[in-house]
Amino acid sequence: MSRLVVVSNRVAMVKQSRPGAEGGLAVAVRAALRQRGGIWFGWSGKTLERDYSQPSVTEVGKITYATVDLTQRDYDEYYKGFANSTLWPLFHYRLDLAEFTQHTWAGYQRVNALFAHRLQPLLKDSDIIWVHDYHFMLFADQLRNAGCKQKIGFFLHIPWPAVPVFTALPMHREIVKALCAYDLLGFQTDEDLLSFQDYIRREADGQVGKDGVIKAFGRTLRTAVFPIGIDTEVFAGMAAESEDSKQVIRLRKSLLGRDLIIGVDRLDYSKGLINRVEAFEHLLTSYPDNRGKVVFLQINPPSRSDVTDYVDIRHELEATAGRVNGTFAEYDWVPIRYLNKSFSRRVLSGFFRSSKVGFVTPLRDGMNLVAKEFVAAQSPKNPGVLVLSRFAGAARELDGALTVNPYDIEGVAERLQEALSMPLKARRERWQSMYSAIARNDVTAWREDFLEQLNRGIQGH
Ligand code: GDG
Repeated sequence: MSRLVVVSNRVAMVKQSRPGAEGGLAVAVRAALRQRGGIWFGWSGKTLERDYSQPSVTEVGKITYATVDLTQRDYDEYYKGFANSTLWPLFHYRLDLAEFTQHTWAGYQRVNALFAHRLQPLLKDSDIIWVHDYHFMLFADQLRNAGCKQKIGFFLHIPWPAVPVFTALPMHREIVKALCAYDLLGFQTDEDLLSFQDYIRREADGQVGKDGVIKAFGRTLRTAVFPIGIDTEVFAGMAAESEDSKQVIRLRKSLLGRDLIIGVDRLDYSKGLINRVEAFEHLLTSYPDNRGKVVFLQINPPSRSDVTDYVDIRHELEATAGRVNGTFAEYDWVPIRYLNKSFSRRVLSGFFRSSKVGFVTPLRDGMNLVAKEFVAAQSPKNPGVLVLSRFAGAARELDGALTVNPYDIEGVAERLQEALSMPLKARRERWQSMYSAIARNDVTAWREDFLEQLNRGIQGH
């Protein structure tokens, strides 16, 4: 079996000791690396004043962790700039927030090239290489320029936008041309795949075969859908155990028998947080019986807090949640508990299990793992209900969720009311169908499928 080389912006270096302590992706990548032996390569998370260092290399068993530092300028242009102020907003349909500047684009190209050149001396001819996400779309092209012939696959964790949105990016053609240097391009949903293939046909004058094989820019490669999963069984087990933990018992006691609605998201404008709070406000206005009887717990670990739009969303959210609490709170009940901090996965899983409703309303989301984690965490005897945005990739698999359009505030409030009053039998049926889906397509199945297709290559073309 060939050695595996994984490239991602951040590298999860140290294995936490308790199962479930780290996210599914890190677990899946590490399991694959441990099985085949290999390298996990990416940014160290450190910025330096001056030039690049050589990769810092740590070996743990069959896995080599190799990380590179960024200069402050590269961090500003590549990470904060092009990746998170151009690609992230644009790929989430926020053209109004996307910035287009030549110097951040130059920084993105430079870092992709430098990282590829740092990795190349560590590679063997028989390796297979799996690159993750929007930070590294130019990576394979850079490796090919340096003479690399290995199989290289790419998985995009975020949505691929429709042609009229994507083509607003001045350098759209260069990006897709560079993506065609990969051998396999993986997307979260059919919709993402179709948008990409649409670009190939309409803008790149390429061909798209029925089997997802495309021919464009002088290359032949495969495109396919791989909806990412979670470590379902581990998460479910952890939630059942965590039910009796100190924090989870304290949370339940603090509710005094009230129903809990829970939201957990990085503090990001793509997650639909303002709409969510407004929908909850609408619930209290149109269904006043809920006043004093439900609590909405919204957990938002801070994210990318040096990007201005993230500072703005935090202020707006605090103002909106404050207004709702100011309007409805009583001396013995506060409707929204808004927490700008993170919790361990163990505690989160217990919080999910203690909730009547999982409230997941992104305006755009590649997949949304929180939706799947909420389902995994439920007690089969008395499961909660998932209220899920149609714009999350997860909505395509989780057919037992109450699907909502997050822009329709009144519609979301109605679905919340339906979730809060849903009889046990209906909750069980909905939950059972969702749990089967996430148990079948868990994160192990996801990575095996991707690596198997990358390994297989494009037969007959
Ligand atoms: C990108 C795509 C795609 C959250 N708060 C805490 C915490 N979390 C964990 C969640 C979940 C993960 O972070 C977030 O994953 P999501 O999928 O919900 O969203 P993104 O971060 O935007 O991820 C997304 C994903 O990549 C994978 O392909 O699904 O569409 O945008 O696991 O539980 N974890 C801990 N404490 C917290 O407070 N420990």
